[in-house]
Amino acid sequence: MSDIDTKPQTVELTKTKQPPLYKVILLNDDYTPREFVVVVLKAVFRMTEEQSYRVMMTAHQRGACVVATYTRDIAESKTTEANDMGRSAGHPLEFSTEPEE
Ligand code: TYC
Repeated sequence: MSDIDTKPQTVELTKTKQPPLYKVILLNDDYTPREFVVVVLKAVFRMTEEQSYRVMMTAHQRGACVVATYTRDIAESKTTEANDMGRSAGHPLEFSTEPEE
């Protein structure tokens, strides 16, 4: 008998792939009060007053601002929750979700 091992060799690869991330984007509009935008950012995205104010002002001045990135389910549920808060208060405030590059 030959001592050459002819058994198929298997190599185990550890999978460390991360789930794709989605951005939540805050869009500017001309009507929603600044203070209300800050309230929504604090409530839904757990940001401090200072962080919320900075994100709100960036959207106000540039038209839009990335709020944060999350897995798809969380990004979508936070976007819906934030949009519902705006609608319930009668404001046109809009958040959207898009995949990160
Ligand atoms: N532009 C609004 C105003 O002047 C304030 C605002 C800021 C609204 C950011 C939306 O995403 C927004 N009252």
